Amino acid sequence: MMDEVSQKHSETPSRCGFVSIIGRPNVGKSTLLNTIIGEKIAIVSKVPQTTRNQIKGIYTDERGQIIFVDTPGVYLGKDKLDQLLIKTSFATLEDADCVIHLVDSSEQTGEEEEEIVRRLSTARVPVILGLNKIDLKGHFLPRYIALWKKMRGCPVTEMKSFLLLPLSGKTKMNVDKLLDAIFEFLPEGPALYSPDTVTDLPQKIAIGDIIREKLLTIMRDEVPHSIAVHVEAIQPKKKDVLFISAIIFVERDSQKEIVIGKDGQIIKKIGTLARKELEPLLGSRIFLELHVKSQKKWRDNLSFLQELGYDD
Ligand SMILES: Nc1nc2c(ncn2[C@@H]2O[C@H](COP(=O)(O)OP(=O)(O)OP(=O)(O)O)[C@@H](O)[C@H]2O)c(=O)[nH]1
Ligand SMILES: [Mg+2]
Repeated sequence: MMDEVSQKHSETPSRCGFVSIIGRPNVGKSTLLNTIIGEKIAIVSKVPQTTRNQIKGIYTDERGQIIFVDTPGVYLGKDKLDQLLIKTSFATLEDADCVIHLVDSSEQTGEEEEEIVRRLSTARVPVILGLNKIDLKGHFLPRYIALWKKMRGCPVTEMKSFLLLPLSGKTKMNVDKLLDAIFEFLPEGPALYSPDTVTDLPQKIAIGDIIREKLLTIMRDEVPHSIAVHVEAIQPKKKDVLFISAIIFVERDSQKEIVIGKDGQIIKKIGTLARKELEPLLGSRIFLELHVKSQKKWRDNLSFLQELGYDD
């Protein structure tokens, strides 16, 4: 029996391809990616626009390799950062062999949703409509199905290269079914990454994101929206100690005071939380130096955004 099984696998050609995860902010794209990969690849928070880069998460098993691309949440905002993020998200469609349109089935549809469905409808790429957060009862699930029906002009059951799947990235519900469905859609081909590679995010961005995640969990109101983190240096210092210095940018002096906190208490807390996560990840003790700077209206300053690594 065992032999039969392994023979079957060796006869099945390996598949490989790119899968973009696209959706509104906060629907759970990064959580789903982390669940599938089994490691924290992308940071997660309750704050919209947590993800600001394309983040690859590479899943490999005996069937082949899926290169997931997590994307910034689609938000139709007006400033330059909003526009760069939206471009970043839809640019992934060009290379995608399959797209997961992820929605929060516990929340209403919105204008962003219409834009996403419109773009995906014309992209001629297989789509999996992931009705996420189904653990929260999914009251608005029919609205998302109706939106797709309206855009394509036929019932979802008649749509070609389309699959509808209730999901929960948090409780892992139907995540196995999702992987089965993706492999069906992917072309045959050899793996592009070695099986032990799980991401290709540059280290400076990964470290900056972890620091930003700690800020997002503590800051309130509009402050998270105004935060950017730029890692300036990562240098081995004395034996076993890595020196990391980063600048936390905010938009106003009043926000700078909030991030620093009374007697530096908040920034110290951020440093401690980030260090705790970074040390096991980087396998070293860390000396983390954080500076806070105010950079007026940076979200709308293209050259500054490029310095931060948000590419046009
Ligand atoms: N109940 C429930 N909550 C979830 C699920 N998936 C994600 N969340 C929560 O939803 C929030 C947003 O999750 P993220 O994974 O950061 O969402 P995102 O789509 O990547 O957000 P952006 O990067 O801002 O676009 C977090 O508080 C998660 O814990 C789920 O399946 N069920
Ligand atoms: Mg995200």
